[in-house]
Amino acid sequence: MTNQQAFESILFDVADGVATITLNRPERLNALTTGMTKELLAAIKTCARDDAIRCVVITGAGRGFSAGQDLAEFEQVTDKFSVGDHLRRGYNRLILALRELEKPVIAQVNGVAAGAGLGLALAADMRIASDKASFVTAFIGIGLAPDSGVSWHLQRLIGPARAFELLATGRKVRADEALALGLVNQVVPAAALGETVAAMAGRFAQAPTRGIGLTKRVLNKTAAMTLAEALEYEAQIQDIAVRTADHKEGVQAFIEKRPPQFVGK
Ligand code: T3D
Repeated sequence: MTNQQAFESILFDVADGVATITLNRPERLNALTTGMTKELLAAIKTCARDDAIRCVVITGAGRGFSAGQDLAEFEQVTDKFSVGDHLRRGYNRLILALRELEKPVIAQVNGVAAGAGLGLALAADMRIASDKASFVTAFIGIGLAPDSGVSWHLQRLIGPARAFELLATGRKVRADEALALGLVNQVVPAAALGETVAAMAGRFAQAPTRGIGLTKRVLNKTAAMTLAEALEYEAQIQDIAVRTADHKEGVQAFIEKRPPQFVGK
């Protein structure tokens, strides 16, 4: 089944259990405006509410993934609000909504991801990149410190020393280096990006969605716990997972030596 929801600066399509969100300002490398951030948040909320959606893909139209905050809008914004308030109202909510969405999120990184656009890619659960993709922290280029969760995600993914280097120099990281650093899960030729992501998303759309959501919850929470706390938290979450229909189906299918039919509940 396919359906679309109307937005101005993003495209939102749902087909076969996969929601695809496309940042759609290609002439500005999908730089993020306040309106676009609001639309992204609305789309993520739809993904959270709709049980038929079992995987989310985020990508960019044209040659960029996202160049981060639209710098043409930035001055108008900062005339009206403090930057801190702009972040609290926009990017902070968006990044948290993505992390708290208990469904798998794949960033299909088709081109450059910079600043808050990098933040968006890092807030996804997986990043599959085209060999034409690149990653730029960008903040230091305009004299800023990191925001949009980039400081938090980057140092966990690649370690504090490398995170510092990328944040303090703002140098461009190309796809092959991003793979070596652990910034992305996979790099594929640009022409194969869509089909590679579609195959992974299709697999997730048939998977035990509750189990994946609980896995995400465990990873989010245990990141700041001691081992003893994490063991206790895992035990609590497993008490929830064991009651899902997909757990029962998984065990039954194993015993009956047949492929499981997971329904996402
Ligand atoms: O609360 C708050 O709002 C604060 C939050 C801040 C979060 C942030 O994201 S801060 C970081 C903002 N982003 C940047 O500083 C990145 C600026 N862009 C670049 O450094 C480069 O464009 C890229 C490295 C991303 C890509 O370079 P390249 O050579 O592939 O493309 P280009 O030629 O620079 O850009 C193509 C067009 O997109 C160009 O327009 P034109 O000349 O063809 O009419 C360029 O101006 C436009 N563009 C690129 N980035 C932005 C942008 N327009 C508006 N805002 C942008 N961020």
